[in-house]
Amino acid sequence: MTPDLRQKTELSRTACPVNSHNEWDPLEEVIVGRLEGATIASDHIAVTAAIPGKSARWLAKITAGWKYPSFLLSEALHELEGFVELLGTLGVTVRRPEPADFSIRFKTPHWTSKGLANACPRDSLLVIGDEIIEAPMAWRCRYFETHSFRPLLKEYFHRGARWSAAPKPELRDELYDPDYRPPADSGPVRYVINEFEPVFDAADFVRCGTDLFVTRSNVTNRSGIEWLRRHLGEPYRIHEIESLARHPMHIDTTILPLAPGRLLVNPEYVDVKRLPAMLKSWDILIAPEPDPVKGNIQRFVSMSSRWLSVNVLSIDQKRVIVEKNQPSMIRLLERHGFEPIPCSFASYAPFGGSFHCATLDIRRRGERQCYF
Ligand code: DAV
Repeated sequence: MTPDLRQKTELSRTACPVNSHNEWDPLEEVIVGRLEGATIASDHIAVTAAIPGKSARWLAKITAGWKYPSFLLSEALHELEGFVELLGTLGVTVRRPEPADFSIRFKTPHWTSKGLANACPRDSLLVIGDEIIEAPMAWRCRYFETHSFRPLLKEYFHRGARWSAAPKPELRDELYDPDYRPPADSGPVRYVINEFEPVFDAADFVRCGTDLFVTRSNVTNRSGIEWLRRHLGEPYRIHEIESLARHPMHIDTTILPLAPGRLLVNPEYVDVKRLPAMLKSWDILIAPEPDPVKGNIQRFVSMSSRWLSVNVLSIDQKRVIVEKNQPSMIRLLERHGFEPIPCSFASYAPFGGSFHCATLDIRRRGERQCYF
């Protein structure tokens, strides 16, 4: 054994640096995304299908593949710095991916694309206990997104974490419905992807110990969910939550578990009466109408819906980081005995999300438990 490998093996005998079983145990270490090098998403049908606003969809077609303009970037960078600083003052270790240039065009045997960003680590990486799983993402522009996280992934691996990747999808034209049109305001949801091969984004799952919840979406199909079910095996169980979102993508503006027995729910995306029976005994916190962010140009170019108000990050079972411009959400949390910590972050919306999206919990202090 080389001295280098011996040292790495020694390291793996100490406690595993990756350990996160749910969304609420005390947060010790987190990866926070980056904005440098971010490139506006491609105009591929799978991308435009997932963007909620008409104006944003229209804009995406024109500006696809451009670098973000500096007025959007500088405000978001400023808020991101504030968020990172806040996590530090709360005693959370913050790790960052490498900066990367996502405007570089790459190709596979079947297609070419530019990249997107590493602003939202929650989307591409799933942490279940001591394992980090690279997600088989459905957007072509995200094909190599985990690479800027590889220095961290290798470090965690050498220190004892398990590291795996779902089968790399081909993302050929056959996966996408060329006739996809955004669905009407009511009636059944249509998905832009079919079951050609397993795909999922990590952010379509939330974790409650041995039980995971998932939404099928424009980036997560049934085969993707089934792949993860078989990969995790016993004692894990994966439960589907039916999303009423017109452009479903990612569960973390739909439901978010805040503590054992306490679930934050977006009433526009979820019919509370149709939640899985196992949640009947849980305290359901109905998210209030999102407060409009005054003078916030970012909402016109947001990659996400106004329900980013739900996209909070729990520091522990009481303290929750919440967007400063969402007083109704702050009051709801206070009324239920939480300690909301307001932080400005509305400018992150054009880059794909809010606090939950922009982070990936690596370590929360606690063991795996069954809550149901
Ligand atoms: O409600 O538009 C956005 C989730 C971003 N990770 C929404 C989902």
